[in-house]
Amino acid sequence: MSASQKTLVLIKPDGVQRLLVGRILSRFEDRGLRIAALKLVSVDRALAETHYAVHAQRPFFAGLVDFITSSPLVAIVLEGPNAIAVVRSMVGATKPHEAGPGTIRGDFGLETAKNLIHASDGEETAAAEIKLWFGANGTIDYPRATDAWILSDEE
Ligand code: 3AN
Repeated sequence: MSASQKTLVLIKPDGVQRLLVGRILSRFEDRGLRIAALKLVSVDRALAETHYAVHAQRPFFAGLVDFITSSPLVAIVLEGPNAIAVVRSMVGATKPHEAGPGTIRGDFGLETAKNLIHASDGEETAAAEIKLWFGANGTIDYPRATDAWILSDEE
């Protein structure tokens, strides 16, 4: 199997309110990614501001924090070979009007401020975000009956 990675996904309040959690999660399960952690979270401002700290100076920051704290979201850790890049490609471009058809944002979104989903953009951010949302030991490793039909021993 090529390098297994873990990545953080947030199905944001718009995805929860629009009843898209199951459909979005299904796409990742269908792809073969393993759920390593999952929870519904009512996000407080401190957590939102920490998660989006890199955007603190951007004009949309206050609105982003308001949005992400406005209603519960679903936080998920997905694991699999090249999971970070695989998930980012399935999520699509930040601006939904630039996201290709077949991507989550391209199929379900129209506005950048309501683009449904967050996914870690690199190994360092993935590790930091998983720790932020689930703590140091918040993920679960377990074999799936399907693994032998999804994963390979060699690249
Ligand atoms: P991505 O989520 O695709 O990695 P980032 O990290 O550039 O995109 O932006 C983080 C989040 O900030 C986006 N998912 C979106 O919710 C919000 N955002 C980014 N750019 C804008 C913008 N121009 N207007 C409003 N919200 C934005």
